[in-house]
This record gives sequence, structure tokens and C-alpha cells, in this order.
Amino acid sequence: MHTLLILLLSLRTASAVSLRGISPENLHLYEPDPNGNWRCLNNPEIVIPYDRINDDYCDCPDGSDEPGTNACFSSQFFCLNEGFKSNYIRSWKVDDGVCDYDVCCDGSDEPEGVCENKCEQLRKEWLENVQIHNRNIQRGLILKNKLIDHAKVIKEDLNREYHEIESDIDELQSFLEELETEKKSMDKNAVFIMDKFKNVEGKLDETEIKLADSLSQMKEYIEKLESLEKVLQKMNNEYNHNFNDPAVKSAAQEYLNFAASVDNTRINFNDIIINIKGEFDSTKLEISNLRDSILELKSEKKQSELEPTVIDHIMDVLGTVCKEIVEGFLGINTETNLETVEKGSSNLQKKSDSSIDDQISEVQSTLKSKRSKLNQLNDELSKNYGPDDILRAMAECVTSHIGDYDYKLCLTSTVEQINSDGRSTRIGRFENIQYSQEKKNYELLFTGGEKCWNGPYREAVVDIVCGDKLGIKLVTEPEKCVYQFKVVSPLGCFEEDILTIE
Ligand code: MAN
Repeated sequence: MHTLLILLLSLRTASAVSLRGISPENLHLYEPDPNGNWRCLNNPEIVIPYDRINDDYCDCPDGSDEPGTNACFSSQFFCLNEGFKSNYIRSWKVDDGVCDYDVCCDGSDEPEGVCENKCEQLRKEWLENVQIHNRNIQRGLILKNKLIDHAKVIKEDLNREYHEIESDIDELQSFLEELETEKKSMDKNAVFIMDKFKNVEGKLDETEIKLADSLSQMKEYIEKLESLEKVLQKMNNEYNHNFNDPAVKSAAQEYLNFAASVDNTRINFNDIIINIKGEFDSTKLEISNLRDSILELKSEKKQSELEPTVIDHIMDVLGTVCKEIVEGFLGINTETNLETVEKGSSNLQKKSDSSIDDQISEVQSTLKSKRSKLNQLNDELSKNYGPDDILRAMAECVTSHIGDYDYKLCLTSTVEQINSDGRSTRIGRFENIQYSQEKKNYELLFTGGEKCWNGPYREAVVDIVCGDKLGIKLVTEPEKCVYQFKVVSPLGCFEEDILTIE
């Protein structure tokens, strides 16, 4: 009987206790013990009568005895928000006369009848917002994927260009080596040609001297012959025919026979000498011109003009001409061996119209510019352009007027601040992109901006949020010359940000 009474009493007490502010899953924590008592949740040593739960007096240090009143500052009030999302509200906001619909849409944070239940209306609004949010992310994701595809193509193109330039450099390098080797051998051949010509020209000089000597001897003989002729002529004209001297008669007759056999037109030996000398000089000039042309052609590499057969032919003709002149008039064996000029010397010229030196410097300068392009490409390829290299496809710029300035942001190059006079101040150059755990999104760092008067070099952090079109939403300057941008872009859209509706 006694036990039954206690049980009935405790049941009566339990039913009188308000379980306001307790979530259904925590209800089991708020059951009385067999003695009708209850222990503070985080301080089980403190035992209070069960009916002191929600009696508007704070008994437990953790506030667990007052989940449905504002008696304990630290406790949390549970709003069921049926039909929408359940929530907890800080207990000091309970029964304060304010309907905290943002947390308790069912109005349960205030006494019954004070706040109407707005859960259905708020859920509708929330659903609309979720749909807008999700549509925004989905649109952004489609664009983001297109950008990723484009970035892939850009990177492939860069890689292809890199490899093409790399193989161009290899080819140019071996061509340069070839040209340098050829230049060395050409220099050797030039010396060889000069030697041969010196030899030929020396021999011609000697021959010229011998020729001059022989001609003057001949002139002397001819003069002597002429004076002898004059003596005989005189004797023939003046001898006394009455003296029958057979020796004189015979000599006079011999002279007359001789005079009759000789052509009356006297050979002018001076003219002959002048002619021979003239021909000799012109041959020497031709040889000297030939030498100059060979050397010139060698350096200019005019293939067509310096085929081996052409050179050989010139040499042959000159050799014969010299021989003919000298041997024809004097019978001197000149031994002028022009054929000994090495025929191989003509193979110096074999490639293009420009001289080998010009070609070498042209190849060197092409190599230089190709190498610098290769370095640029290497830098470009090793730059961090974010997830899937997406920024490679985002070299776009956007300008917005915010506060006193226009801000021009080019995602992969620079950020500028432009004042009303149109003067631009560089805030920074694109340095890096990194994922911020805190912001759950990407941020771009721009550094190396113009120096701030009496301050640091300007720099900026650009936070990205999801959007389908690049746009600057906000610019702040939390510290002097350190700027914070909030920018929308598909780059900030993530699949996992799509909200699900239960
Ligand atoms: C300019 C702007 C400002 C900056 C000051 C610093 O006015 O770049 O953003 O704070 O210079 O002197």
C-alpha cells in the first residue's frame, strides 16, 4: 500500500513537471528516479526533487534543470519547429517578449499565444532560397567545368609549344655546331687559297721580269742588225764598180738579195713589247680579281657562282692563257701550275646566300630568343593556377566602382585601384591561389603593389564566392594598403555546397 502511494505520488509530480525546451531525443534524460528525484546532467552529485525542473530557479551549475526557462544563463532551449528544422536557442532569449523566428519559427521560445507559428511560411521561403542557391551553384558548376576543359586545352597547347621549341633548340644547336665546324674549315681553306695565289702571282712576276729582259735583248739585236744593214746598204751604194773585186761584188749582190726578201714594212718592236706587256698586265689583273672573287665568294657562300667545275674552268683558261703568252713569245716554260689550287676549296660554299658569320649570328640570336621563350613557358607551366589549372582559362578582367575608386581586377595578372582622375595605382600582381579552410573557398594573393606612402607595399587577398560571372562585390582595406576583395566567380562553386531538402 505504502509503495503504491509513493508511485502514485511520483507519477502525479512527474505529470506536473513542464518538459518545455527539451528535445525528444533528450526526454529520457529527464526522468525521475524511484524516489522522485533527479540529478543535474553534468553534476550528478547534485540531486534535486524532480519537480524543481523548469521551476524558473537555477539549481544545476550547467543549467540542465532549466531547459525551458530563462533562469539559467548557460542552458539551451529546444524549439521543435515542426515541419521545418529544429533548433536550439540560448535560454536568455526565452520568454523575453521577442519572437526569435530565425531560430524558433514555431514561436515556442515565448509563452503560448505570444508568437504565432511561422514554420510553414519560413520553410517555403527557405525552400525558395535553397532553390536559388542551388541553381546558382549548378550554373556556376557548368561554367566551372567548361573553364576546366578550356584550361586543359590551354595547358596542352603550352606543353606542345614547349616541346616544339625544345626540339627547335636541339635542331638549331646542332646546326650551329655544324656551321661552326664549317667556319673553322673555311678559314683553313681561305689560307690555302691565298697561299696558292701568292705562289702563282710570284711566278708571274718572275716571268714578267724574264720577259722584259728577253725583249730588251731582242731590241738590242735588232738595233745591231739594223746598223749592219745600214753599213751593207752604204757599201752597196758607194763601192767602185770599176774595181773588179769579186768579193765586194758578191757581198753587194747578197745584200740586194737579202733586202729584196725582207718585207718593206718594218716590224715595230716597241709596239710588240707594249702589246705583250699589256696582255701580261691584264692577265695578272684577272688572276688577282679571281683570287678576290674566290675569297669573296667563299665568305658570301654563293654556291651557284662557285661550283667546283666553274673554278676549275677559270683556272684552266687562265693557265692556258698565261702559258700561251709566255711560251708563244718567249718559249719560256713558266711552270705556272694553277691546277694545283685545290679543287676542294670550292666546296666551302654550299648552303645559302648569307655568309657563314651572318648565319652563325642569326642562329645564335634565334637560339637566344627560343631559350628565353622556353624559360617563359617553363615558368608559365609551373605556375600554380589552382585546381585543375582553372585560372589558365580565366585571364579575364573586371572593373567595379566601389567607394571612392574604380577597382580593376585581372585574375591572373594585376589588381589596380583607379582614382577619379583616372590615375591607376597597382595594388598587386597575381602571386598564388590557395584554398582557405576557414573560408571553405579559394583565395587569390596579389603582392608587389606600389609602395604606400609611409607604409608597406600594397597587396590584396581576393576571396572567391560562387557565381556564374566574374564580379567584384566588395573591397575593404582592413589595414593601410592591405586590401580584401570579395569576388564572385564560377571558381568558387562546389558540388558539396548544393543543399539537400529533406
Ligand atoms: C591612396 C589609396 C588608399 C591608401 C592610401 C595610403 O589614397 O591607395 O587606398 O590607403 O593611398 O596612403
